[in-house]
Amino acid sequence: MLTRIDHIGIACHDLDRTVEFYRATYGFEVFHSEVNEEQGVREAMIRINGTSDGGASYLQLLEPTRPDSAVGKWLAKNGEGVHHIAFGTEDVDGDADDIRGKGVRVLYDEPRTGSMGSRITFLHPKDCHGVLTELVTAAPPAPGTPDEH
Ligand code: V0V
Ligand code: CO
Repeated sequence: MLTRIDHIGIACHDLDRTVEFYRATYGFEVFHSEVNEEQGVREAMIRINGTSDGGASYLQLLEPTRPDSAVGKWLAKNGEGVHHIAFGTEDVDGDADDIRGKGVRVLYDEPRTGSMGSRITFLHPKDCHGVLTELVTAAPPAPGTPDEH
């Protein structure tokens, strides 16, 4: 079951400058940043709020690490802006299977690694009224660490 907006993915040319915009304009600080070579992105997660399912909602600022990546290609065509939305679920495998069964193209056979150790998959934007849609199951908290949410 999809229980929250996990994040909104925003494509940008310069991650540091975009992070600074969100800090200076809204007072948002970066919660986590990483490079995901498989996806070809350098990203910063800005945590907006916790959610009633124990998760959280973020903005995901994305700079391409190479021009032929998904975000690189999209930026060259469209310029900066909202690239995808991501719904959070406890069960990305099960929800992806359900949605595939409804005739929507799920881009990966098995979920791949996303931000902060999450497991992610994507639905084709052409099957979702023009919206690239991601499904995310957050990584469980590491044993012995206090719950961040
Ligand atoms: C492409 N299209 C989009 C789109 N990207 N429409 C809406 N939103 C987008 N973001 C449209 C595009 O305008 C074309 O429509 C059509 O889809 C085919 O696009 P293309 O430019 O030829 O590109 P493709 O087909 O090579 O790739 C499109 C897909 C690709 C969606 C298959 O971007 C992909 O695999 N995305 C999933 C992975 C991803 O986005 N990773 C980056 C985020 P017309 O012009 O033909 O009408 S990584 C992330 O979110 C992480 C790590 C995380 O959350 O943890
Ligand atoms: Co994402």
